[in-house]
Order: sequence, then structure tokens, then C-alpha cells
Amino acid sequence: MKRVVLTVAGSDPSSGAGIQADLKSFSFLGLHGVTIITCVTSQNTQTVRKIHKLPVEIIESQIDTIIEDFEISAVKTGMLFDGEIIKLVSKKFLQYDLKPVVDPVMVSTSGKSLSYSKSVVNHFKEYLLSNSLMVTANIPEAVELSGTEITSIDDIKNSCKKISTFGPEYVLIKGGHLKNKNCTDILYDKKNFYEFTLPRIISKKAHGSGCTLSALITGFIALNETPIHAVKRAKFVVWDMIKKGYSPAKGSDVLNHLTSIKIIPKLENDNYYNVWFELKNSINKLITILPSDFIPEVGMNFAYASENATKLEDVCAIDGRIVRNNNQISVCGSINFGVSKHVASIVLAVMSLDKKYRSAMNIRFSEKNLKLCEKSGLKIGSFNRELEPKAVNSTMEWGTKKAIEKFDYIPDIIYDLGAIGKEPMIRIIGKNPNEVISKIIKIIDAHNNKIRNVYKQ
Ligand code: PXL
Repeated sequence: MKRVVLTVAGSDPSSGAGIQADLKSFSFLGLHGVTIITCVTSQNTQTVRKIHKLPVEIIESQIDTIIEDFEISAVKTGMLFDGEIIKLVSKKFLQYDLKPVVDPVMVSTSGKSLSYSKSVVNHFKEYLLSNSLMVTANIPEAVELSGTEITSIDDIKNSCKKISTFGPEYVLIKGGHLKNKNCTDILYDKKNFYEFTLPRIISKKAHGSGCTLSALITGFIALNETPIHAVKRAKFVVWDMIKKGYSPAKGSDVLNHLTSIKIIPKLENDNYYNVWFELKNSINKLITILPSDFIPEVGMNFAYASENATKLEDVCAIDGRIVRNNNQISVCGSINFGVSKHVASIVLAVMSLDKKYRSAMNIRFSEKNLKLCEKSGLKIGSFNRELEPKAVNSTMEWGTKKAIEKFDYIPDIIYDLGAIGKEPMIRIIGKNPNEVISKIIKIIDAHNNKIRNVYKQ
């Protein structure tokens, strides 16, 4: 049976935040979400125009009716709007023995107040936080709750301590409003502080990220994650959803809840995370500079192995390919560990000879491309598939080692001329994705020069 998670929150008809974002987040995790609506807002991506509070009897009746039928694995609250609703919801949680993740929604992204009055803050402190698992506050909300100024990470920590005295087992304060290069969130469990840092995504103004983060934390908890792991995983997912966010109308962006990031457990290890992140950025860069005729028929992959990698699971690549459609280049598939065989085997073979060389990509073989490699001054090795012994397990491992054998260094390029049913291929080898990109730039420069020369003629 699917696990069920509950959200008590307001409706955002533009579907960026509120109940709608919560439900999409639950679905993303494969959970069944049930929704208690506290108020109906009239808003679009530019403004919150009206807020209509539902009668508390209706809110209570929704809660009773749902609880009667469903077994709830975890619960969160979003926009509760006023003291009366906070009091009711707190009473019902005690009655049904539910400990919520509380997103203390007070101000919408567009700046309009979503709360009725300052008494909301007092009601949160007095009724809801005392029986809560976690509170997930942004800086303005944390300032309201703790009554302390926040302009630094130390201030965040102080505010966490203050808020934890109101009762939540965990306090999460999101550092996004600090305007640092990276966004650091701090989680406090009454004993220790845990820091979660990811690069700021400046290109997007993401409406609904707070709702989505708290819904994902709640969802991960329903899936038996510890609160600390739930926060870490939720943060990665939200980051990816913001990064892939889009603009559905004239105002702010919304998150893309259909992101397919599947490698969260691995990303908790900094070694894997740095590899994943560097490769992701390099692929984004690559597709802006790559001429489409560099893409092989079978598509292109780009791999980067973690330090000391020994198996395919340690090598990050595209779970799919970079492909061309007419002259358009696109990345099909997400970036993940253990998903490539071809390019990852090459990387592992190179690493077995020199651990420093951890990255590779394949490009289309043509006489012209090979000449461009030569012209760019890159060192070139090759192997002949036809000489492959029968007993060989991995052609790529065998071929790569064979090509390197002839040198006392690692060549920049390893190519082969293919065989029946096997496309010939050029591979570019480097210590990291940046180095591989700098080598392909040399080839592209040679290619452009050639084109320029042709034009000159
Ligand atoms: O992001 C907080 C939030 C929560 N709930 C509803 C909202 C918003 C922000 O606009 O509209 C219904």
C-alpha cells in the first residue's frame, strides 16, 4: 500500500506554492498526499489578491474525515493564516497523536502578508511548535519567531536555539535571505548544528520553494528517513527542482517537480557530490559550445569518476546520452553514478594506470575530426578492435590499455576505427571534466579555424 502524507495548508491556484506544491512534492516521492485546505487564495505568479479563510468547522471536518479513513505516516503544515486555525489544528494534532513539520508561512514570495496578524507568531509558539517534529523557517520567519536579528550564520544558530525552546525537536533555518554566494541552511536538534550548503541559483526567482522543501522533508520522513537525512535529501531535490524551474506565466518562476534526481544517497558523500556537481556544470557548458557534427550516431557521454574509483558505480555520467536532433543538441537523461558502461569503462581503465585521469567523453570519429585533433597538438593513441583476444571481458578496458601501452604518459585522445556493427569513435581523456572541455575547445577552435579558412577562400 502507498504511504500517506498529510498537508494542512492554503490553496495557491497558480500551483507554484501551497497545497498544490505539497501534493506535487509528495507525488514526486511516490507518496499519496491528502490535503486539508485552510484558505483559498486568489493569486497568480505576480500577486496575491485575496485570501478567503474557510470556516474552522469545515477545516475540522476535513481533518476528522481524513483521519477516520487514512493512516498518516507524516504530516506538515503550511499557511494556517490566523490564530484560530493554528489553535484548531494544534488541538487536532494532539487528539490524533500527530507531530507535524511546521512551515511557519507568514509572507508570500511576492511580499504580501499571508498571515492575519502578529498574533499568528504567538499562536505558533504557544500551540503548534510545542508539539512539532520540526519547524522550517526562512530568515524573516525565524526573526519573527525568535525575536532576534539575523545577519550571519552565528545569528541563525542563536535563533535556532531560541526557537527550539518553544518545543520543536528540530529547527531548520534556511539561509537563502543572507545573500551569500552559497545558501547555507542550519538544522539544530537541541544538541548539534548541521550545515547544509549548496550554491545559490541566481537565475531563478522560485515561488513555492519553502512549501516544496518542507513537503519533501515530510515525505522523506514518511519514508523512514531520519530528520537529518530527510533535510539533506530534500535540499538536493529542491535545488534540482529550482534549477529546472520554469516560468508558467508573466511573473515568478515555479519549481519543476518532475525533476528526476535519483542519486541522493550518494550525494551525501562530499566526494561524490563534488564529482556530480562538477560534471553537471561541465555538461551544461559543453552543450553551449559543441558543434553538432561532433556527436556520434550512438550519442555522446561524458564521465567523471570519484577519487580512487574502481567500479562502474563510482563513475558519474549521463543516464542516457547527449544527442542531436537536426542541429539541436540536447541532454537526454539525468546525471547519475553507475549508469555508463562505455565511457565509464574507459575512465576506469585509464585510472588503473594513472589515478589522476578521471574523466572522458566520446566524440564522432571522422577523418576530419581526427585531423583536427592532430592539428590542435593533442597526443593521440589508438587501438584496433580486430586484434582483441576472444577472452576479453570489456573491449573498452582492453582497448584503452592497449592504446596507452605505447606511451609513457596518458594520451589526450584514444580512437578506434570500429568494426562490423561498431561505430568508430574518438575519446578525449582528462584529469577532470574541465580539462576534457579545454581539450575539446582546442579541437573546436581548430574546426572553427578551418571553417573560417574555407570562408576566406
Ligand atoms: O510560499 C508560502 C505560501 C504558502 N501557501 C500559500 C501560498 C504561499 C506563497 O505564496 O500562496 C497558499
